[in-house]
Amino acid sequence: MPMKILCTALLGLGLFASTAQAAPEAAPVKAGDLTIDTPWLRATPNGAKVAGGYVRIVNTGSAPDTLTGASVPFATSGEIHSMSMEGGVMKMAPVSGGLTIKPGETVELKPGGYHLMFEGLTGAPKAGDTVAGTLTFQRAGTVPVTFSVAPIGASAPGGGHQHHH
Ligand SMILES: [Cu+2]
Repeated sequence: MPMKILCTALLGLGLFASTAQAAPEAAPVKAGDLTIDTPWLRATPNGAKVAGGYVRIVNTGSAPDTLTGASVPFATSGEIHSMSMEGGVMKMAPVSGGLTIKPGETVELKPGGYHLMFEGLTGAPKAGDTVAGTLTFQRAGTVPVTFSVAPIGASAPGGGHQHHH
């Protein structure tokens, strides 16, 4: 189960706090009835095989939409993963069929929960970079987004500070 091992290795990095500077955050993107807010990635160490991505999606329409995938130039695939605690161990698994955002609902992909899992990395995003990528939805289609890159192990796009005023 190489995926499980890689994911576990990635999670382990969350133990190390970083004080590197925060990446700039892009303005929310509108795609049909969806608002896509604060797409961000975690920087990865050289040689990493997977990278985690996060974003907040609001559905202001009257029909559900489903996030089915994501892409960035330095990864060969991007899928949606869930994360859960099982017997004190964090486990992640692909979300089959994608992640549905119901009308009026906000879905937040964040560390410790749903996330984008980019695999087959051919490069390493660095904290402070911005990365042009896409999110793919069943209804809204493929939407260009700009991911900001937070430091390795960051728990929030600003580099780990979870309090916003
Ligand atoms: Cu994952």
